[in-house]
Amino acid sequence: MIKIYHVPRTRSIRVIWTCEELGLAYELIQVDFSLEYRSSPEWRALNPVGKVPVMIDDGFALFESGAMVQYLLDRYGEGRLQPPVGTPAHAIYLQWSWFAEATFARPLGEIVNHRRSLPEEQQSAVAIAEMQDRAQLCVEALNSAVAEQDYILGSEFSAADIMLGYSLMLAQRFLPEPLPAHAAAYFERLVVRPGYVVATADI
Ligand SMILES: N[C@@H](CCC(=O)N[C@@H](CS)C(=O)NCC(=O)O)C(=O)O
Repeated sequence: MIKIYHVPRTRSIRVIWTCEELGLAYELIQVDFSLEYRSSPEWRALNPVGKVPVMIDDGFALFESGAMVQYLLDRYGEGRLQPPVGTPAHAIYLQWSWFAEATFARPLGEIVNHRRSLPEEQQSAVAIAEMQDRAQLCVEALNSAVAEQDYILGSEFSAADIMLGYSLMLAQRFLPEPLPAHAAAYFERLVVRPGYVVATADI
């Protein structure tokens, strides 16, 4: 049984959502998100940098959400939720999946970390504004990309939409501006999917 180590509002949402879309059985293990627990040898043995999520399947552990999503597709997806490997469409799928985490979620995650790690008087409004600007550029890129299509690859939902959906969730929470029209409509299409509803039921 796939084990997902989960904290509400975190990137474990992507993994649960993927399992739901694929109809895979999984066990949820709630993780204590305190810094103390995430710094413990027990948790560091599963995630060496003390972050969430972790997934265990078939006796081995993964600690990057995008790798978990891709593994689930490749092992259990039977071709679903991604274009055939080696095609231009797959390259575009990979591009947006990586963009979702490495470029888009990165500044948003750093805003969260900055606010969580520092007392209010030590927080830097300049640094936060700079990270918001970086994330806003990503929102605008995404807004243009979905201006004339339902999903990031076109008319078909894929796991790249799962990766981006979580990043948009962060953008909605941590950017001062509301999402622009096309990105907002895209996000609305994502949040009504039953898999998203299950993955976010506890937030
Ligand atoms: N690239 C990693 C990022 C993991 C990550 O930043 N997780 C957040 C929760 S969504 C976390 O554990 N933050 C605590 C921290 O960075 O100290 C992934 O996609 O799994």
